[in-house]
Amino acid sequence: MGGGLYSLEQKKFDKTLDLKNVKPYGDTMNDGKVQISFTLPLEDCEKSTEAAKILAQKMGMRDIDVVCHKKLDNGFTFYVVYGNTEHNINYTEITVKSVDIKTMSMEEINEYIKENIKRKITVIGASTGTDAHTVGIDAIMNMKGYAGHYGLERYDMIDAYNLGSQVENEKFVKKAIDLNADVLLVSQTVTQKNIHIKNLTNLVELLEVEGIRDKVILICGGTRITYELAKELGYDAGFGPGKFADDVATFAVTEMTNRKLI
Ligand code: B12
Repeated sequence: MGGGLYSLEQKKFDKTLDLKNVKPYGDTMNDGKVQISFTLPLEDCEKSTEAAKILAQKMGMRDIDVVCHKKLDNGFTFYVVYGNTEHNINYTEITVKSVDIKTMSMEEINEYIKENIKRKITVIGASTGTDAHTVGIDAIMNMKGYAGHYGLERYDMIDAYNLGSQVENEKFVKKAIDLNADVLLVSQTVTQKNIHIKNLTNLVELLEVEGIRDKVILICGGTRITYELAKELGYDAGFGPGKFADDVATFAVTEMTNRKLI
């Protein structure tokens, strides 16, 4: 009778991964468990908890538990809702555009620059426009780096200038010209009302007016920046969460060589 109840229970679990019908994973394959959070402009009470549940139902969730409801302020309540989604995705149909280069290490990038570009390169970076978020651009540029990846200031073959946050596009472009920068890094974290689109587009226009757009590698990044969006807006690449200085530097130096900007 080896295995007994445990092995019987095990057999009941669905273990099929069907890439045409992928569902979220909670405890077992295809259980469809998801957790979402949102705020309603309602007082925290039983009626508004029910409202949160109904909203989750309308979003395609079933077997719903409102696992957290907390007053944020008068008339505002924050909810965390757990349940099963009835939706699935066909993973085989999805195509995305992304940077398709094997990321080099810091040492390899320094060597690559020495061999292929034969001089130090200049990189400037900033959070531009009204954006005050500095952590993203610091993650890419700071000497100390982020999540175990040293920032560009640490690279021997890179002169890195982090201009900080809320840098006007005009000042950014002027600095690029003054320093004869090879690579421009722009961080945009706030995307409310599409402010990032307007600001990123305006920067491209200013660079074109100054006649330097084609002479630099222009890269943007931020929580909601994708490679595809960056390309649409006239950038050479875009990097979001999970990307680090080595990914960005690998792309920049390879692109400089490919475009003979050396
Ligand atoms: C810290 C923080 C702040 C701090 C910023 C302090 C500072 N010195 O940076 C303060 C309190 C000032 C702040 C203010 C605001 N914030 Co804020 N903030 C955050 C928070 C909690 C963390 C952001 C962060 O540091 N992430 C960590 C970094 C490492 O991640 P990252 O930026 O994504 O960076 C990575 C990649 O994206 C990429 N990357 C980033 N930049 C670049 C650039 C390049 C060139 C490259 C290649 C890659 C790259 O590399 C990084 C490493 O992988 C987020 C919520 C969250 N949890 O994300 C909200 C958040 C970003 N803030 C938000 C908002 C709305 C605001 C305010 C408008 C709030 C208000 N009403 O006042 C203000 C805006 C101020 C302004 N003028 O910009 C929203 C943005 C929503 C949106 N879609 O626009 C968020 C998402 C919170 C939310 N859920 O609502 N914020």
